Amino acid sequence: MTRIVTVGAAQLGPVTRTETRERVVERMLALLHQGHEARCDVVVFPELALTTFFPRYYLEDRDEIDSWFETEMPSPATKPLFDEAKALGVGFCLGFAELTPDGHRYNSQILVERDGRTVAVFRKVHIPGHEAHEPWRPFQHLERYYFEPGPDGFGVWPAFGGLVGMMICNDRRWPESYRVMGLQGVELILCGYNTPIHYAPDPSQDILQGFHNALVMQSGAYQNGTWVVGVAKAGIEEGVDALGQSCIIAPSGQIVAQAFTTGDELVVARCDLDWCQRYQGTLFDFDRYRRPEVYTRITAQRGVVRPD
Ligand code: CDT
Repeated sequence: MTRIVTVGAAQLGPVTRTETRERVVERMLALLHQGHEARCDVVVFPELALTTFFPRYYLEDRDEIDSWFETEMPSPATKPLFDEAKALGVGFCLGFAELTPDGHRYNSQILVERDGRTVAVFRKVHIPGHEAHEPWRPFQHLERYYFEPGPDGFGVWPAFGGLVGMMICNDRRWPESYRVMGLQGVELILCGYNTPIHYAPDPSQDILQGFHNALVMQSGAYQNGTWVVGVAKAGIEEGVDALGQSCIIAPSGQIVAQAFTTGDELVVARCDLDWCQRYQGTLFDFDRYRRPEVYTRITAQRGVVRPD
């Protein structure tokens, strides 16, 4: 059998600090139209796609902070994207900063079906970076100042004829993210990211950003027999160089499509969800081979506990 979902990874190039959401949505609409021409079922945009990656700035003014967040989705600026996607019959996934009516702030990603129905809103689980201003850094990574960790963990939803999960950027570096979705039978994981090349706490990792990006997503795909789609906001944004290399990875762990620019670029792959069973039903038949009784440490403790 084949269950083909045609996926477009809609990488965005840099978004300047002054660029309006309306202008970014115009760029997204261009990618959406390319996706429609390529017969995409779903087009995936990056993390915090509507604005520059504002956690690089330390801001204290509450109104200024609020200006980076969306209080509703669709918002007035994103409504043209929702409307056009529905008219074209193309689904999409979009990362945005969410301010809830009761005042919670999340780094979120919405999944919308081809008929315009919202499937789910996922809130980033692993929040990287630091909580307080660290002036020694060439730029900040203040996600832990701006966002709470998503309280709901990793879900999987029926969509696009399969089982679809979501994660956001740093979530992709943690094997637990994939496994929690794998245990729900996930077949397609959608992940937006903003990954600065320079990692201030250990610059020796800078040159490895592309390697680590592929390493974690290819491993997660293979070890859970699922498709994984990683989509960057890439290029030099307000002086900070960010990784591109958006890619679509098969359940075999192979990259089947990859961006070659650091600008706005759509990469497309026909993803056969039935290919997941080749892995989920054999080598990674969880029900047959997993040993949860010896993995209890994974949920019982957070940090390392060394033997005496
Ligand atoms: N956006 C995001 O999560 N970026 C992190 C950067 C490294 S932590 C400062 C990432 O994991 O790619």
